[in-house]
Amino acid sequence: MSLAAVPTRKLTREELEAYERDGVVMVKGLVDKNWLNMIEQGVEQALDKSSIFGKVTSRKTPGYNMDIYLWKRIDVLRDLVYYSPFAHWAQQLMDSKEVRFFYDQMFVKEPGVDAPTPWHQDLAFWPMKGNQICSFWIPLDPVNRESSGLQYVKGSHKWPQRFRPDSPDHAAIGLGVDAELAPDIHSHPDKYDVVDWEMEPGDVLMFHPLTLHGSSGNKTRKQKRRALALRWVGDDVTHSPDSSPIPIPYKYKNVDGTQFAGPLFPRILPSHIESERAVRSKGVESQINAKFMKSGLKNLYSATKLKLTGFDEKSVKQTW
Ligand SMILES: O=C(O)CCC(=O)C(=O)O
Repeated sequence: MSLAAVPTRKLTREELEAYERDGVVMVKGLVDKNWLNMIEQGVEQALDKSSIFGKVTSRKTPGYNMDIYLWKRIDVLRDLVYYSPFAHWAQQLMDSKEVRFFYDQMFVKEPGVDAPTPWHQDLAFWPMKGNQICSFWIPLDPVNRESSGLQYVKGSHKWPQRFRPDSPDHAAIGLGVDAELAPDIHSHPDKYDVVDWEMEPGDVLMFHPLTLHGSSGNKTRKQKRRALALRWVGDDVTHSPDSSPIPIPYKYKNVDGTQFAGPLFPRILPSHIESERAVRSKGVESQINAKFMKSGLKNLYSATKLKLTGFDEKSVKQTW
């Protein structure tokens, strides 16, 4: 029996078709207040006490806060992962029998913080292959283009190109240098079909990991912009470390070419696996800082190597 709460409503055929066609769909008023309250509590706790990873990735711009694997140390988010209805929506979107949780990621931009999220495809950051992968982006504050709402290039999940990973701190820009840089989307309004939405807490963005997306800095004077992303994987996803700039600062035993498994990527549907759940139920899991440092050094090494070839990260022109 599934322990993930049954959703108050399923995604409609139109919503599923929009996801398939555009690589992104915004679903209005989907998340009940009690789940939103849990997300808010979790994000506030993460802001009060960030991990080493969060501190390092957010260091360049005060007022920009990013952090990952919150659910490993914040109980209310662990419970959200295991018992909320999100896995059911992921199951529908991915059309997958199994749903495993990949990881959670917080993005907070205080008013006036100039930290655009460069155009990118998420899959460039992740050590996996497959199509049954999706992310939910859940805002805790009203968002619009001005306050750094996410923007997407419609249909880009079907493009053949794979772009070089980039993030607000540009830490990963030296990796995947064989891939092209993402185009400067806004300087070609006739060429790219950009879509974005005004959102309220309770609304959710659901998107494919190859859909090109990004956001401006928070240009408002008063509106903070807090959001949590939840990422899911399904049946056809296998481990492949070719490109993995994100550090995975926990132990896991995945073997290349096999499905994700184990307590770091717990199965939520069709049912929990007791031995996986027990690991996190015992208590908070600390990050393995050595793993994080190793991946940070790899990023630094490739960024330095790239600079020695005369590359300047400021030359990555993106208009926001
Ligand atoms: O919140 C943002 O600005 C970035 C979010 C994002 O890129 C993602 O969730 O994949």
